Amino acid sequence: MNIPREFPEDFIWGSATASYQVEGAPFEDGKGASVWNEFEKRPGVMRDDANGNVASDHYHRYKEDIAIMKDIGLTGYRFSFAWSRIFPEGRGKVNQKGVDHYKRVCETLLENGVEPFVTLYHWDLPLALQKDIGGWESRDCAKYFGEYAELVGREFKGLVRNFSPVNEFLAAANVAYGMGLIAPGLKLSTKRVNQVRHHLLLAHGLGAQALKSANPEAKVGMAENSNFMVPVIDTPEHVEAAKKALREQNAHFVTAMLEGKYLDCYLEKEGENAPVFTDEDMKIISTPLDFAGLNLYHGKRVRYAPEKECGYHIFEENEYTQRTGINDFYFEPSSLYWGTRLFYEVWKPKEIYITENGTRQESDRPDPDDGEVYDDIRVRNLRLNLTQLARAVNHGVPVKGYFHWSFMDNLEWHHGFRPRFGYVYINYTTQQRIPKLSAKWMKEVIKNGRVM
Ligand code: GCO
Repeated sequence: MNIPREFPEDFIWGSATASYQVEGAPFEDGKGASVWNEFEKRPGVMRDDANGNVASDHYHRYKEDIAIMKDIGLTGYRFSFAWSRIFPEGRGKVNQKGVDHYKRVCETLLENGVEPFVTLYHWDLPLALQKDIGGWESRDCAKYFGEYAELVGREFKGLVRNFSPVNEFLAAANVAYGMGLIAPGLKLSTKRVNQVRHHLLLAHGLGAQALKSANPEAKVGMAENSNFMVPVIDTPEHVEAAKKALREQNAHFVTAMLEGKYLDCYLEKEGENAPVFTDEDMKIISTPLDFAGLNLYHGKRVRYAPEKECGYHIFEENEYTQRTGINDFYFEPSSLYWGTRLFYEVWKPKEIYITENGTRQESDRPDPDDGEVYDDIRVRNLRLNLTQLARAVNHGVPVKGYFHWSFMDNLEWHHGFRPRFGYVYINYTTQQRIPKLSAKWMKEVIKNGRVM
């Protein structure tokens, strides 16, 4: 049978990681401490007392890892720079060894036909900034982030074109400063957390401006796990209701970035806890972006609800819905279709990338008979998800690439090493890498340009 392609030739097939989760080498070559190096010492906060001292040893083994990417046929790699490798204190003196390390990584990627997509902040704040100025509670933190972005834009000209300043605002603010589950592990009041959120948005905007002025060729987009909506059935009233829900349920981050304002419904809901901001802040926050990066793990089913003031109703999930992802996200393959399509219809981004999507499987392990890792559930989930993504591409939604979370198994934050998300299995005793069944499946998808 002659089966046609579903994804264009230039579609970027990538995978993603984050510095603290994979690198190890927390104090090597002049790196400063991050908030994680302090947080992980607190008794009981990390499952199994895990820490990032070695993780997937990517700092030392990036060449081997990039060779595996090439073998799979991956053409993109989304990863993050550890701010404290570049500015050990978060500001001031630059650590040239850190800059040089990431230059070597980028050069190796390019030599192997893999396009780097760099995140500047994936939750590993330089510890000095937390200690000296209170981290993201301080507006100055956004200013220092802008300086870091400027340096990266300048130094990586010709090596990196695509950047995401901040990965996932909700975790960086609420989970880190409100729930205290990730570093720095604080439990601040709602009002203070909302101000942290605003400062992170400001950092995003200042970072976008700095990257673009340092390198006019830079393309900047967010990497955001928005609240994605799936109309319960495909009829105009439900689709419109889902779009309204999309704007309003993302008023705290995405809508602010893409529309340059906090919607009244958000400010009213927060009341006296609403963030303090200026018109000038909102201009910075809404610096035009080149792409929308969506960390898309799930979608909420929505129906038109004329009986409600907001006009929509979001269905509760229940015990029959399969869970995936670390936070028990509900598995909803059609969110790859509706998530991208509605995002495009509401905000018209020039390009969309799935900057994350993946499946946790604690049971991944080498088969005792042949040593292969048969992650069949991941393959199944990928097949269902990519079928829906292909629909979006073929309906004209400008989805330009898909970055799987993750390239390899890694340190799943406070959940430790047991949750495994990678295409590549890591033996944490020997650091042996074993591409899983999903990597083999992906190789076929990339070769044939269609869901296999
Ligand atoms: C995320 C995180 C990743 C997680 C992944 C799996 O951006 O949520 O960026 O670091 O590891 O989502 O839970």
